[in-house]
Amino acid sequence: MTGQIRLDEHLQRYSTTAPHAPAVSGAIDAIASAATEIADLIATGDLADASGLTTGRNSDGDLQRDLDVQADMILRRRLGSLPIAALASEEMREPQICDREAKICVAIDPLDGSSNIDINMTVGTIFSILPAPDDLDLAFHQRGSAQLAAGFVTYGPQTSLVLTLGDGVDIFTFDRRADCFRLARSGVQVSEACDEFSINVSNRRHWDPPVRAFVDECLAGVDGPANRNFNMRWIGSLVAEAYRILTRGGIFLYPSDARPGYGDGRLRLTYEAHPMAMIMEQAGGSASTGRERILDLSAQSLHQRVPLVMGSSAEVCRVEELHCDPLLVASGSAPLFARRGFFRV
Ligand code: AFP
Repeated sequence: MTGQIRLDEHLQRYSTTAPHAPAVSGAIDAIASAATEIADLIATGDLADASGLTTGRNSDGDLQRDLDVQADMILRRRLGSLPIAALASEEMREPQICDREAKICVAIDPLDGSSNIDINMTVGTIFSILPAPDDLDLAFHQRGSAQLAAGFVTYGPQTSLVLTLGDGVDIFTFDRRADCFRLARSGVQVSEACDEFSINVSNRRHWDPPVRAFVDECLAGVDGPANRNFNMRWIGSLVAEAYRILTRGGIFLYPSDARPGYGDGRLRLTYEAHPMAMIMEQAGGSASTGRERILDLSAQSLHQRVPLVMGSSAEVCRVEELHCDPLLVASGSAPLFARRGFFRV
């Protein structure tokens, strides 16, 4: 165990590689320190009055839980004294302008999956690090491909930090005895051998035809066009789904659907889809809306939602093919007809 390089050593080596690298290293080190604090809080759960109870709603109307707020406070305290030009969080209505001379901006989802807190499931912190533009009002309107680094922390059986600095994906696991993150897996690659799909099937009647067609292909197994059987997983926690895909391949979909407010899906572009997309592509996978590459997109607003299809490239490509199928496109938004009962597909 002592052989594995520590996260701080890894960051120290990176910090000499570019003008922005010291600031990026400092931000990731701070996020890692905050993560150990958040992990302790989660691990004690109700005992520490850090429950999954809701305290209200955040600026975008999502239910806000004790731990969402506490995780956000811990991260902002750790990041607050660093050279960061602008900070954005799912728990903040607007970005916070910090050090105008700094070279980087940071966007965070402090605690993703928090609806799983009270059932003791894996949740996580997601982060995206961008260059600071001259006009800081544009800090979080950059294309995903502009990211300098991205990653997420899983608070599960292990507290692990999945990280890309733009040169592959590494996973660092927190070693409690040594009180530090150590390299557990380097150069992680998304397996092409993908027989696992992940989507909330309870929303099937609301999906557009291409998504329904893809999932029906998975369900048809060897009797259908995919000519092989699939397994299904739905954890309800993006970081857990992403970690699984990095470990054994597969595809995750949170598409847009016909429910009110879900016209662009549920996940946020800036601090969820962009970082996940950088991680997936750096690991040899793909991330798309079903029509467009996530990293080609730039947010028009901080909490903008986006459909997300990510994982093994062959499967993401299949979803994109179906979105280009004229017959499926022509069939329009089947959910509308399905609800009225005129056409059931
Ligand atoms: P919460 O943070 O509110 O638990 O939402 C988690 C999440 O954004 C993402 O992590 C899951 O993949 C997705 O929502 C689950 O959404 P459904 O509850 O609609 O299945």
